[in-house]
Formats: sequence, C-alpha cells, structure tokens
Amino acid sequence: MTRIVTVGAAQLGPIARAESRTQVVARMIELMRQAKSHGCDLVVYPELALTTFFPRWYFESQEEIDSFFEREMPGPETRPLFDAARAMAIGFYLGYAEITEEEGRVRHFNTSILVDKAGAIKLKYRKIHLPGHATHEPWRRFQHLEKGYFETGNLGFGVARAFDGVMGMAICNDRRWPETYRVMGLQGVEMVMIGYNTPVHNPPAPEHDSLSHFHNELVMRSGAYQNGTWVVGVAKAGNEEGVDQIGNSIIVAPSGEIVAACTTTGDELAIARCDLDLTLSYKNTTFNFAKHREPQAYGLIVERKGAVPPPLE
Ligand code: CDV
Repeated sequence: MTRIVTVGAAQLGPIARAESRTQVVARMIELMRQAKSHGCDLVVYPELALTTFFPRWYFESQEEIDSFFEREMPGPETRPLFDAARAMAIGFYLGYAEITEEEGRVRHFNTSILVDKAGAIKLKYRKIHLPGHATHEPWRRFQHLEKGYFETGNLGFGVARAFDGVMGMAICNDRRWPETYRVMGLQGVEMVMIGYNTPVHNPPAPEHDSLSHFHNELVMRSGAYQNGTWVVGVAKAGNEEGVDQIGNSIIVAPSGEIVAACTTTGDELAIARCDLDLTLSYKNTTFNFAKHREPQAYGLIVERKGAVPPPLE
C-alpha cells in the first residue's frame, strides 16, 4: 500500500507593509481553495507569511516591532484560515512571528506550525539558525535584523506523526545547514516543510547573488537525498518593498529530484503527489543509518559552536 500525500507549495508574491493580515489571509485561502480543487491534503506557506518581511527595517520602537507578531494562534485575523482549512479538510504549514510569555518573560520567535485536516496543531517549530545581525547596520541597502528581533528557537528539530507519515519543519536559513535535515533524518522524517524569505542580494557576499537559485536547490536537494525524505520549500517571491526575493519554490523527492516548481514571482501553487513510501528505497539502502552510519568514528566534539581548524605545526 502506498502512502500518497498530495502537497501544494503555496508560494506568496510580495506582501506590502500596508497590507493587513486579513488581506493576506484572503490570498492564502484562495491558494488553499485551488489546492483543494487539485486534491491536495496539505498546503505549505512561506516563512513569516502573514506580513511583509519586517526584519528588513530597523525599528527603534519595540511596540512597532511587536505589531508584526501574533499573540495567539489562531487569533481573530488568522481564524478564517483555520476555519477554511477545517471546512475543506486540508492541512497546512504556516510561518509567523510569535510573541509569547515563557519563563516569566516576553519572548519572540520565528515560528511555524503544522495543522492537520481537523484544525489541530500537530507540531510547532521555532527557527534555530537566525541569519543576519542584531543591531542596525546602516551600510546595508536593507537590513536583516533577525538576530535582533527573534530569539533562537528552543524546541529543537522535532518530528510528528501526521498525514500518514513522519513530518518535520524548518524555516528559511535552516535549510542551508545539514544538521537540520540530519537531526530529523535520525528521527525517521519523511517530509520536511520549509518556508523562506530569501533576498536575491546578499549584502555581506554580493558575489553569491547570481548563485541564489543554485544554492537554494543545492541545499534542499542534498538534504532530501542524504536523509531519504521529501522536502517542500516554499518562498515569498517577487519585489517586496524594493527588495527582490528569489522565489524558486520547489518540491523535492527523496531521490533529490525536483518534481514540482513555481515559475512566477507571484502567488502560485506547485503541486506534487508525494509517495511517502519512496523514502524507503533510500532509508533501507544507501542511507540505512543503523547499518552504515559510524558516529563513534567521526571524532565529533558536539559542543563546539564555530569551526576550529587544528593548530599550525
Ligand atoms: N530569512 C532568512 O533566513 N533568509 C536567509 C538569508 C538572509 C540568507 C536565507 O538563508 O535565505
């Protein structure tokens, strides 16, 4: 028996700073309707899908920063998305900025949730690899203040049983790190969903700009293959408030092959019938971790944060 999950990569075009959550949610519901009409079980939206990508601006006022965050999920403006999904019996991955009180203090996370067809939150993830910088850097054409506006996620790379498989999540910059896939791979993940906002221009390394699609595909294809998992990568695309985003949303099979892709820079759905049992061909052979991994021989010092080359002779 095969386990088919039909997935819609629900790419969003630019979201203006003036656009309300209600307007954005209406766009998301329209993509969800299209997905349902094509038989999708699940739609995957981008990172920070409810607003413009606000870390591109330096704000002095914490109140202004907090205006981009959700205090409850669902809240009044996001409930229509949950209601539509439940009415259509379709699940979704949603990225959003989360403000919460934990351990006696206010905390900010870049978060995603996986919601099942009945409207229940099955898994929550908080972004671990925050890119960019913590303080204002006026030399940049635009800011990338994720390290200033969010804390490092504290939920690890967990997985959950849902949609008849083992599902995992990551957010944007996480997709460039092999640990992301491997930690979930070691828990048997069969589908990793990843929302992202990636500008074409990389201010600290403009020589990478022309390679942005190549790198986007490289990391998700290798993460999929090396862990025998489906990967669904979904972008915010187009020119958002003067900053071009790469788009390039893709669905990748456990073979590393791209099986569906968005081709525009606007709201667009790319759909694939993902057979979760295709993961077995990789998990049971080349990447049979129990049989072939040799972690005791790797000489790893796991606590080390940076790369430390051996001393010169
Ligand atoms: N939102 C992101 O995490 N963006 C990063 C950029 C800054 C490089 C990314 O990895 O796509």
